[in-house]
Amino acid sequence: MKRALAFGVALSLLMVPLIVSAARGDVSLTRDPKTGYLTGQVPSGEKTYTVYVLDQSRDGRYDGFFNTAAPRRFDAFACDLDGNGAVSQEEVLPLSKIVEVRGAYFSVEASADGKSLVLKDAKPALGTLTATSPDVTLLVASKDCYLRLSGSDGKWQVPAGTYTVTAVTLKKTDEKGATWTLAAARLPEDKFRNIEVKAGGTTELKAGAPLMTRAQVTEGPGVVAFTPALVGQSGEVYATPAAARNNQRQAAPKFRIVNRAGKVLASGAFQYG
Ligand SMILES: [Ca+2]
Ligand SMILES: [Ca+2]
Repeated sequence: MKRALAFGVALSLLMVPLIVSAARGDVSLTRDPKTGYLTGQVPSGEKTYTVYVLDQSRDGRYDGFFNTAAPRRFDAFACDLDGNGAVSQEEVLPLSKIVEVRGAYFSVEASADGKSLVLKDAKPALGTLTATSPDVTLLVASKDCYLRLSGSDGKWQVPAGTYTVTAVTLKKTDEKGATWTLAAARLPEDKFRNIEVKAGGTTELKAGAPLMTRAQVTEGPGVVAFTPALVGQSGEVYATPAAARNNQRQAAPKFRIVNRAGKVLASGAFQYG
């Protein structure tokens, strides 16, 4: 840090314009007075990306790192990955001690008063996490890192650590180009917690297709209710009313009750509750 500062001073003394290049180094985030976000330009590969840290916990500090013990009190980290000048839902994550920007990692160091942050180039030991379903998007958290994993044919390099999967979404594009998404409503803890990724090792996570259909039955006085559900490879439950086509929720699924001979005893449509 001291060296970088001295270098900057030397440059200005020589009247040489300061060149902002994609060289790796510390990035101090500055507060945008209009929005209250901390923001800065972060180099990764050949590009730089605008990042933001938002005081989501509203305590006047920007060091609310995600912590599974107190998951509601964290701040947020956003990166304008597509460079369109706006932040979409897919570009925001809970703030973690190590953040990732297009494969480059930075450790987030907070000042004592929590009002400023410096991102420092970090080179964590990496391991491979693979998903059996290549169309899956995962949100995963370790004690240091919160990541959104998608694409790459379901194979990702992540910092070694012990992860909890906090969200699973399946995405498919149909022949008309429409994108279908299906979010898991329930993740069995034994399959989605304590997932260890060792440095240089590979860990496989089972999730997604093939999906089995299951009707959850609840009985009340004079009423039997069926809730349709799809169950993935690790027993994760996708409630079918959560299916969305191009972000639009779809018509409730229809059902048929058949006897063992395949004769239809009753049919109808599920309704959104
Ligand atoms: Ca905060
Ligand atoms: Ca964007």
